[in-house]
Amino acid sequence: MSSPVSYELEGNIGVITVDNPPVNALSQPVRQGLLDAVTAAQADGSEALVILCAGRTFIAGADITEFGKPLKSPWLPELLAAIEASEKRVIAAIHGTALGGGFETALSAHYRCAVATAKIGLPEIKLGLLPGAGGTQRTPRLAGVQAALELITSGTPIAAEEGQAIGLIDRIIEGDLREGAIAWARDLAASDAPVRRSSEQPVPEFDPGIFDAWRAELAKRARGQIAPEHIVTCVEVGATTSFAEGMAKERELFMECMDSPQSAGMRHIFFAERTAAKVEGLAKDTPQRTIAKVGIIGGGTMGGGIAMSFANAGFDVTLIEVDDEALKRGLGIIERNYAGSVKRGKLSESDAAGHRARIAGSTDYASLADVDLVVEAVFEDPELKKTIFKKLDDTCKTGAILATNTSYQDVDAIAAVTGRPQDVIGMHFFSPAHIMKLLEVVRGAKTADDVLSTVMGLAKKIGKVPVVSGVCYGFIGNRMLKPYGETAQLMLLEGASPEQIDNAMEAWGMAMGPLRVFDLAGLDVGYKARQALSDAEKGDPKSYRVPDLLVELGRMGQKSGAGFYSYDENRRAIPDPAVDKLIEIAAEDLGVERRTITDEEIVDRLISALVNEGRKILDEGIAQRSSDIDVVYVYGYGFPASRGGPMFYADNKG
Ligand code: T1G
Ligand code: NAD
Repeated sequence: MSSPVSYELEGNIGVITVDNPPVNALSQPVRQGLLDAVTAAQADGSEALVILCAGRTFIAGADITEFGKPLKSPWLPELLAAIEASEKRVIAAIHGTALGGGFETALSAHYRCAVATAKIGLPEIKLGLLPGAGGTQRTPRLAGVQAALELITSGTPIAAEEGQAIGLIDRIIEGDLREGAIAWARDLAASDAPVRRSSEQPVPEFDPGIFDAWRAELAKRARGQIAPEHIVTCVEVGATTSFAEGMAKERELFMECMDSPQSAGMRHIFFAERTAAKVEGLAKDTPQRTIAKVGIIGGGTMGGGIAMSFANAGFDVTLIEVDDEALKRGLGIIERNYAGSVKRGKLSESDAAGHRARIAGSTDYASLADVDLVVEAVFEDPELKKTIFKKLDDTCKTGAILATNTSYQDVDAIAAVTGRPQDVIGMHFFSPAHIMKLLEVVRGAKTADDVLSTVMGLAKKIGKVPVVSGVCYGFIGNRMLKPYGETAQLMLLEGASPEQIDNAMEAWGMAMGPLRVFDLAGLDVGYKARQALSDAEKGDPKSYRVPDLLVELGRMGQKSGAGFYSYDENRRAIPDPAVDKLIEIAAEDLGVERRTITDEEIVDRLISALVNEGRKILDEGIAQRSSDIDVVYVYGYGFPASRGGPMFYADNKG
């Protein structure tokens, strides 16, 4: 099998090209090929070497598919030491995203150039790892301790020009990268530029207190994760002793992270997210419909955020509301959201203005006549939704995709009122819709394959993580939330307080405890839904008695200033003795014995409730695979990625 690395002399420049689709990951053959090329170059007539990549990107990292298997030589640190030891000056030429081991490869070169659109980064922390091939040692020597810690602990890639500003990139190449890099290599050779090894450079001046300051900051930001703390230690050892000792510390702590359950969980989610985008049985080349113009019905909590998700991705949006006043309110929410993003530095003024300009408002459905996709996000009222879908069926052009953002309604029943059920699908966004990444794509019984394929592709274009769900009450996430919430209610009656339950779950890693989530979403939502049900349909009264009593007292959660907690002006949750009293009375009334409940029992019962429902969802074929369920809970419900998702966690617990 031919090597994915080729080497050829162009005059006095040795050109090493890596060609290992899709992202030039550093698989063993790539590592071997690079080592062979650099070794060969030491003995030929080359005066400088250029390392570049074919395809869409420079090396995007170590080959994650090799993780968890015995590491094969040449090990990456050894390879990079050989590149750096080269007597011929080595130039890395970067395009696309040079990430992780890919950027570490560039750091082991003596010079780095890139096209302006390139990005560089060390995202290992997102996999529960740390740069394990010199990234924690070479980055500080080139960019300083502070910039290195920012880059490595954030894991966020930076633009080539930003890299140049902090000393990680030496030159931005205009035009063709290969030509530009070879020409620059010729100049370096002609001017006898030194073989500049970053490992031999001293770490620029730094404040010795910087490491403890970073430890304190990370203890808050990345609660319970081991990689962040280890990154600080690696940088500290390398900066305060020697490169060699730093490398030894890096190797030791990298292996500890690699073997940790946290990294196993985060690597599982990395692949699960990508697998979720694949639909079993759907041909990879299923044609996709062209989507350019999007209509959104309803500019409320969800509609505004959905409109922004599409506008931010470059789509023209028409937002429909019932009347001018509601439309004005809806557009007002959008404007406030954009202003907030600009204020927080998430968006430039001009970008926000550009996105906002793509959203037009209307109260006339006729303005949807030529849209390619409609997303309905009106009240959770089945009859209203059916009325709207009938109107859309009469108004929209043939081939337009008609999607509903409903949380619970039957997508098949909505499709049935139209003459085009094959064009109807569920697109279930999560609040706030312009921020939450999860998108449950609800496949109706009659949804056409090309409609499903189009929406799955569209999800990625608007920065969402799509997961296919079948039609059932609550699809995947909200259906699992139900037993989770009921179990929390039961434990309240049995003796655990709201803050004990929430604190136990947040200490375990959940972004937010269940009662705080329900206060955030509003207790009135469930209360209203229950009014439409018979006692039999409502289920065990223990599972909803307390929230009903709270709503009847006007305590609807954050929106009314009190729910399971009372809230101060900064919406901080404050335990309320009146609620404890109310729970005790309800428990007595329902004949529930109260007792002390441990945090372990709380975690165990709540996670089991999620997992047991997840198993039913799998058995019924509502979800394609258990890793899809993990993606739903990590991206939609604040489940910690470091635990891999409910199903992964349960499988590993045995
Ligand atoms: N290894 C193996 N496969 C990878 C891969 C990797 N590093 N990165 C991506 N793929 C696969 C991915 O599974 C998918 O496969 C296809 O490539 C396209 O990816 C020692 C230890 C580069 C920004 O963390 O962030 O280096 O589904 O769908 O949206 O210090 O992939 O087509 O079969 O995501 O255009 C550090 C991870 C590794 C970068 C491209 N590097 N990758 O995004 O395409 S650890 C990373 C990404 C490390 C060293 C340490 C993204 C991307 P398939 P994709 P994309
Ligand atoms: P909302 O009450 O905030 O907004 C609904 C909007 O629809 C209102 O602005 C109303 O004026 C508008 N509307 C009503 N009838 C209309 C009509 N005939 N034409 C045009 N607009 C009309 O509701 P929401 O929270 O945005 O929820 C909307 C949908 O999204 C519901 O189906 C809900 O289940 C679903 N959803 C909500 C959330 C959430 O967390 N709020 C999350 C996911 C999905």
